[in-house]
Amino acid sequence: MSGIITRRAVLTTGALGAGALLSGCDKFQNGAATRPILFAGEQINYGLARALTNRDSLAKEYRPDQMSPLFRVNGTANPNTPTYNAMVAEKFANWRLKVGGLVNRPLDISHQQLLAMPARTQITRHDCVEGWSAIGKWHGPMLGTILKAADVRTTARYVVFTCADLYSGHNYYESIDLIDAFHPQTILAWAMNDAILSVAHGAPIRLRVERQLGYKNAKYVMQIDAVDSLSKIGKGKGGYWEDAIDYDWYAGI
Ligand SMILES: Nc1nc2c(c(=O)[nH]1)N[C@H]1C(S)=C(S)[C@@H](COP(=O)(O)O)O[C@H]1N2
Ligand SMILES: [Mo]
Repeated sequence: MSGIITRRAVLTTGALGAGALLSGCDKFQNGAATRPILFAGEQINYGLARALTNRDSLAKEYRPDQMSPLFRVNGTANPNTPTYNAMVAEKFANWRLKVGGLVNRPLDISHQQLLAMPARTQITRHDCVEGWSAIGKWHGPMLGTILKAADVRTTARYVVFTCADLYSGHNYYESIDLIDAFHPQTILAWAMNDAILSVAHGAPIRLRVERQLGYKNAKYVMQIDAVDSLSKIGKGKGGYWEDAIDYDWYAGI
């Protein structure tokens, strides 16, 4: 094959080939500055990741004694807008999570309601594309529970998260597909490391999508919309960093 690996070759190489390729992922936690890229090009990367890994499988969960003593804050540390500051002052008593788009039952969920929902606790590793990782404990309802309550229409393919923080006047946004949205470890975390989620880490709720890189884990989530296409979201690549500096939309690890 003279060094060129075709998609077909990879898919037919079997366990050995897949294992050799995926072993590159282990290097990430040793502090490599960039994650290993299997192939350039969004479509083939996404297709390959889906073909080579079982996206329904669970991300590794850790023991409490493995939690990082310090979990870095990255990106926005405080949205610091008048609206957000007012919500912090009220301890999010008047905050609402809006769920809309392609759903049959749009939702408007209060912080109290969210905290009363059945929740999951998971200790996982967060990998930032800038080359650091941290293990933390997250607690909150499964996103799938909320999407089921909203009754997502069959035409929907993605969910888009709109956040309270602004980058050059535009809200941070991210999106994932419905496979990741309904994954059991995909939660809307309202607590971290056994404490109510801090402003620095995304209060009142932040997405945990454990099979994907840090930037997909949207903090300060205000609104969730089910959509059939990402083309009209931002500049069309499905997320703030994807649009701004060409990060991969599918950031599976
Ligand atoms: N709303 C919002 N979400 C965000 C970001 C951000 O700037 N704004 N940064 C992302 C990046 S790059 C990372 S690594 C993580 C950092 O989360 P942390 O501050 O809890 O470590 O949040 C992600 N989600
Ligand atoms: Mo990041």
